[in-house]
Amino acid sequence: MNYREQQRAMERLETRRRFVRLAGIGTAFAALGGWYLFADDEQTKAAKREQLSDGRPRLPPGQRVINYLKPMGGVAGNPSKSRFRLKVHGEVDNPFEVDFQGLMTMPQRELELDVHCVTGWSRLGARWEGVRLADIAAVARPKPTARYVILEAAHGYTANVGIEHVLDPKALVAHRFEGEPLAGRNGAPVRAVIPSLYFWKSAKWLTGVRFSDRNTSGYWEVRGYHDRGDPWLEERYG
Ligand SMILES: Nc1nc2c(c(=O)[nH]1)N[C@H]1C(S)=C(S)[C@@H](COP(=O)(O)O)O[C@H]1N2
Ligand SMILES: [Mo]
Repeated sequence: MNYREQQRAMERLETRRRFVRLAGIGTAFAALGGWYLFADDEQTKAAKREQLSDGRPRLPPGQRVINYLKPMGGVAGNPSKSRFRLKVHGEVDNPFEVDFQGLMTMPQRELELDVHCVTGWSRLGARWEGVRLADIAAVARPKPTARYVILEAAHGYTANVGIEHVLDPKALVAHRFEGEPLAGRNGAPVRAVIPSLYFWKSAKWLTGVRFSDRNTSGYWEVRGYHDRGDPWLEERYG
């Protein structure tokens, strides 16, 4: 199975699980189940009516709102804060490494961010806390030739993004989600959150931020995902 087939199989399994759950609860609660589905729909509709400051709809096309981060897997890295190191390197004047404590001494931001998974779910307005990638870039001082950033994660996962997505004041290196330390499955101790692109660009178990003068496709990009991944342009598959 390729990744797309895997994702479809996962979605089918999730739908079936929901159905089985509903059937198990019985008819008395079928209405309640219906209400949940309806509630999802209402949220999706409401989000579609909302606009971003630049006039784009808040919800990108083909997305549906859910109230959690659907577990999407990936080969987990070490969640230990004491072992954590972030390497900021490549096409910069001041390459540096920072540990978890060091990261905590940098300016901390708390942002409500929307994330959009390429498989069709969006989690809107969750509270993410961490350090702006722009602030990390300001310390590293990218050379004028740096136009791309490769986000590096445990076990060789990478995601390539244009530097403008890293300089976006909403892009974070996040260590907390909804008031709690990041859960292991969500990338503990630290992950990237790049709200301007599909969520696969938001590398979990982040280990490095490499600036580059060249674009090098990452893990999913070489496996059929779009090289840029703009959700509003539905850049899902390459
Ligand atoms: N290191 C790493 N980061 C990753 C992935 C991965 O497999 N490995 N999957 C990506 C994908 S496809 C998505 S949708 C999000 C899912 O994040 P979540 O599991 O916290 O919902 O993480 C992204 N970051
Ligand atoms: Mo994803």
